Amino acid sequence: MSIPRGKISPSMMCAPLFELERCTRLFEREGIEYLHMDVMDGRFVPNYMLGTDFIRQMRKLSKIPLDIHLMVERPEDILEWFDFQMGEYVSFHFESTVHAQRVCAKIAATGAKPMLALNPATPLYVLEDLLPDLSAILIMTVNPGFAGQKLIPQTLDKIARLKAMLNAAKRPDMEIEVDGNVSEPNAKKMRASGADIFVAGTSSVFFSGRSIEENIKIFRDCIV
Ligand code: S6P
Ligand code: MG
Repeated sequence: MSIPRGKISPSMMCAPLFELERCTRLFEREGIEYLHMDVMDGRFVPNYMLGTDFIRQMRKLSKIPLDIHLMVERPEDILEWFDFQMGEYVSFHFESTVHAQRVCAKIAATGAKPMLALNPATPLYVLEDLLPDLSAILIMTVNPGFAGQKLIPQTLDKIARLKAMLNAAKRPDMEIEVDGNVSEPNAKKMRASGADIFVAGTSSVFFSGRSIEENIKIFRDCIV
């Protein structure tokens, strides 16, 4: 069985705002798999980012499925605001709710795919009783809140340990997403550790100094 190629999910909060349409068309031509939409509430993380209307506009602009990353406290209170669509990934943080299974069920009821995000300091064992409720897992490789941060090195081994855990749980096809300083050298190591979906921000696709086209070509080669 051949391993599917790594998937790219550009972090749209890093996209130049006045070139959003040009970037999106380019992503369509390049076969970009997802668009990563960071939602921040100023409480779970010390920053505000992309809101409900922006997300609705992105769905009108492109058919590329969204990969919505909720960095909000009590996600169960705000899920209805987003009109999640069939085929979209919706991630929420283990650290943000005491009702993780309830949040998964609400997301799945919309036709979207629930993904659980873990902060760098959160151990993998919290997943044990949640795997049946999940479609994918997001390993944060920086502390969430900002673009342009440095990788927390121990998260590389965490990806490998998660891959082994999924194989042992007979869920080898469950996708692992990585987010935070996914630079070309880091992405190679993450791919070798078992990552499938790569959130591409200022460290790769939106790296300044080269065109986005060039950045995508170089990045693709790192995650084959
Ligand atoms: C922030 C957010 C991320 C960033 C992305 C930026 O925590 O969840 O998705 O937008 O990590 O990428 P980079 O390459 O600047 O770290
Ligand atoms: Mg994110």
